[in-house]
Amino acid sequence: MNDNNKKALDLIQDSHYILIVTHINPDADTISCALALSNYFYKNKIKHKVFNKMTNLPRNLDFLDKFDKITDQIPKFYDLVVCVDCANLDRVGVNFDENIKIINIDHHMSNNNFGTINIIKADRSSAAEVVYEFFEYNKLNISKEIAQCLYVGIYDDSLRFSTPRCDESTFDVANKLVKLGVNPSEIADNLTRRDSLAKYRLLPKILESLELHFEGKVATIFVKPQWLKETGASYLECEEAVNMVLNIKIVDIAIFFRNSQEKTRVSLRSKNNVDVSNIAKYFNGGGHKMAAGCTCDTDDIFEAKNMILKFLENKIKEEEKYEKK
Ligand SMILES: [Mn+2]
Repeated sequence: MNDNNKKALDLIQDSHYILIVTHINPDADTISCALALSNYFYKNKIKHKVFNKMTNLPRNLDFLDKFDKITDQIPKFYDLVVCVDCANLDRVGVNFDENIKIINIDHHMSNNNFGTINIIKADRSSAAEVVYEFFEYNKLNISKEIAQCLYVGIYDDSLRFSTPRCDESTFDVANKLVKLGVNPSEIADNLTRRDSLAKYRLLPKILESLELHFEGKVATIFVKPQWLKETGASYLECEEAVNMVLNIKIVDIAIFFRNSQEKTRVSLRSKNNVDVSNIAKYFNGGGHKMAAGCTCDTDDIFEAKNMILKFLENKIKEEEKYEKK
């Protein structure tokens, strides 16, 4: 596996123009991995672009160096693609020439090894941790700016160092990044303490939609497009609501519904070791055991909610049958 780190670097050095690709509905992990590589490429005069299909980038990442250089335009020529934090090519949202070489760096269990070179480590807290290991293995210089990017990816994807995959080695990497100049409190201020007022006008509406199901084990919430309009908040600012309701003691699964391009996007979060990736998978989605997502083929949020709840009901019935046997 580590050999792939070397092979990836060889491929980077042999190419003329690199397209770094982040996933659709970008999060801090995918953006910070891309910007860590981008900062290294700039320093070393390696021609490249960081691409994201949409322009709705998480604005709270704007303090990361080279954030403003991310583009939604595909360059005319590139001879290497580096995908970061993308479990499959659907997450990229672009069709590449079939002969193009791809380096695939990720930490999703469900990653289908679509790359020419695959660096997939499913037990890592974040793709940023995997990118850190790429730098370390190849003894590449990690500037303060690169360290900041990698720390942000780890911090955010580990839900501020609180997920089960956040372990000794995660803290080991975080420690090294702090030694390289990262200021954890400054990062926390930049990342989590620059909320808009709109968000706090929106959150009560979302929380008002809270319903509990299956003796309180499952919590559902949703956002209506109209609420976003009324408050001026973006759907990215809803994210916290799902974590908030998951924090209710009796809740094991929190589910968030929102409209997206005439369909309903479903975000699933869990705790107490409950697996939600199987729910996502059933609806052709993906993700991790405790954070996953899928799309329901209806623009009616209530219909989507019924689809998911029906699936859960059947699953629970099956489990009960199994227990009785
Ligand atoms: Mn990730």
